[in-house]
Amino acid sequence: MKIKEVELRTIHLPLVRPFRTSFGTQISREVLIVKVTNENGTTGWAECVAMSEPLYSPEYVAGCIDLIKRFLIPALKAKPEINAEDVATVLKPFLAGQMAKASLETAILDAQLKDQKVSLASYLGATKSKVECGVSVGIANNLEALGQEVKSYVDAGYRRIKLKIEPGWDIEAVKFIRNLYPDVPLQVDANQAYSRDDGKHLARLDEFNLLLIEQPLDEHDILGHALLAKEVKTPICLDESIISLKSAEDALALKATTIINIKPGRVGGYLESVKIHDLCVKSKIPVWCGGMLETGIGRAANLALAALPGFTLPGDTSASARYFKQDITTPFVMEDGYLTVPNKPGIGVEPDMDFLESITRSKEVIR
Ligand code: OSB
Ligand code: MG
Repeated sequence: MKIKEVELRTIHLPLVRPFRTSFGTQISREVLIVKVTNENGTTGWAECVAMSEPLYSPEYVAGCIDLIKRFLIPALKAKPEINAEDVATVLKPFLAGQMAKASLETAILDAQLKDQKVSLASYLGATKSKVECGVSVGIANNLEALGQEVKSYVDAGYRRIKLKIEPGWDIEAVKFIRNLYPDVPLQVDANQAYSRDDGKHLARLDEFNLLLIEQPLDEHDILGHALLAKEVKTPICLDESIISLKSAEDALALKATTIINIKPGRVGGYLESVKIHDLCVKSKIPVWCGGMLETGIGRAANLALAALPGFTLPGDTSASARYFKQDITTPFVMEDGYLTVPNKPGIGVEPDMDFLESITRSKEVIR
């Protein structure tokens, strides 16, 4: 296809409750929404998962906008024709910026698939029409508040609970929830909050029958995770460290991880995500789809990916209501612990334009 124009829009959406992790507390989501229009007038939509500040990843919204405008769009527009399958190769000379690149690739892919009348799910190789939902629970003010929040999710039907942990909010919090729910599938996410010396401490989590410990150490510390994996029985699952197929291959070869959280934005897009999925299937490594507090635009595409056969663990693919009072698309509603995978062409959803305009903070069109 030919790119006619790209619209970059930032929106601001309050979260239904603060989301506290070891790297900070978020009370709202600033999201970069990308719209690509091609020569047929077909529009493709995507959301860039970068946050306002570079606390989870080195990328952040304003930096992504700059990268996209200054380098990525000019490189794509220099090609007379561009297909989604070529985007990663054309953008490869520009180092990093996976989230920014993923948003462009996805918007192009959405338009391309709409023209071909193919859903993203079937294009990626999905085999499921609905996916199991897990939910990520932030660090609470106290155990009672944590218990109430977890109860609301268990009652709503979530099939797996993930507790955010950090030093000082780990063993006791897990023990408290495990006592309340002896059988609920439970896992924890440290977002890099521990050090190599914490092996003995983290091994105290072993008695609680957790599915996994997500990203306990620094994202660059692959060897540290491999050493830690020998000290704790609970499986280690990398999130931040997995930024590409290559990094996944390395982490697996070094036995730093035995489960992988795939976040399309973090690895540069849905096409790279499928490659990591395929590697993991081949290596008998379970994968699950992570989340970045996405709006319906990003959630739709994540569900398509999570419907691939290797996604055998419930992901952070929660219902719209877990995050927002009002979503920018028709809300994703959980039924019996599942979300339905969109099956219309492309990502399968469109934003509610009136609502989108009402929460828009900035908008520019690049022709
Ligand atoms: O580490 O998985 C993470 C949200 C923002 C940034 C990083 C993470 C998360 C979550 C929430 O855990 C996942 C979600 O519900 O979208
Ligand atoms: Mg994580």
